[in-house]
Amino acid sequence: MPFRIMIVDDSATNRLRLAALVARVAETVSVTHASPTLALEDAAAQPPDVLFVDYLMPEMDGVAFLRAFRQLPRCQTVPAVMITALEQRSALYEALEAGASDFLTKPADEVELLARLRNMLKLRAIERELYELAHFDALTGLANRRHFLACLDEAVERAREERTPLSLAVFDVDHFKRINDGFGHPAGDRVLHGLGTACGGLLRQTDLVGRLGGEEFAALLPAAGLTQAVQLSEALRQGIAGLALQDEEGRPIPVTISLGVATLGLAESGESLLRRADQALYAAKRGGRNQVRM
Ligand code: GH3
Ligand code: MG
Ligand code: MG
Ligand code: MG
Repeated sequence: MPFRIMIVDDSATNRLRLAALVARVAETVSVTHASPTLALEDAAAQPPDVLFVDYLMPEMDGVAFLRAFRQLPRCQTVPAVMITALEQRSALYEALEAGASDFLTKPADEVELLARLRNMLKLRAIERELYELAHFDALTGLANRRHFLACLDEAVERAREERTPLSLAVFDVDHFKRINDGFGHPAGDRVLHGLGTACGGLLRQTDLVGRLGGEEFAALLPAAGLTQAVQLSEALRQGIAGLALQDEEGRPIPVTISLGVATLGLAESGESLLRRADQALYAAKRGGRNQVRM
């Protein structure tokens, strides 16, 4: 994914000049905004990798912009460069205090600006890698347990605010130990990878799948009441049972999952929702596996 460079400046000339400079750096796309308010909305939806912000803007000055920007999710560590005219150098302290990581004076020295940008992107690349490692599971590419539980809590809050339903499906591979024992541990890993890859296509765009640990997974189903959650879980169960997974030698590995579903109750916590889905999963296992219970 290319680095997203956000340029916020009320002057069209400055925006174009900066965007043209950014275009000279490989693997970047720039998004420019004349309006700080719209830029904040954009950054809230999709945090940039580097921010260039003008100091003097009629709608909101660069310092106020930076303060608001730093409050946005995942924008706390984005390198942010404040750009001012030479005579506004006193703004430097203000800008740094508001969270600017760097400072440039107009007209910017092109060589200096590009060198600084490249350095920021090098750090950003490392940060991206760390973010991936901290939030996603290496084997399946799914959200890891910690990240999934954080998303669950956020979804619970959102569902309560927006008064929309929220459901959770917890699922576990049936007799996975037998797969490991019969086909070998690497084949077991292939199954987990295949399963993780398949889940996305079997659910909706808005659903989030995570690996809770071992061969246990969970799917967060926003806006789904119990009936729809059971339908989605049933589709997932059938989709997984229909996967043609194979070991390294091409031998077919039959895989089924059991699922437990629960829908968020009034004033219920994410933790309690997870516990109830887990209990339903346990019932699905006792009931004979390869089935959905609620
Ligand atoms: P059940 O139907 O009751 O869920 O039975 P099960 O055999 O799936 O459950 P059990 O909890 O007894 O066994 C889970 C196994 O999953 C044991 C563990 O060695 C294996 N496992 C956990 N993580 C991994 C992994 O990352 N890769 C592989 N290959 N195996 C794993
Ligand atoms: Mg300006
Ligand atoms: Mg299992
Ligand atoms: Mg298990």
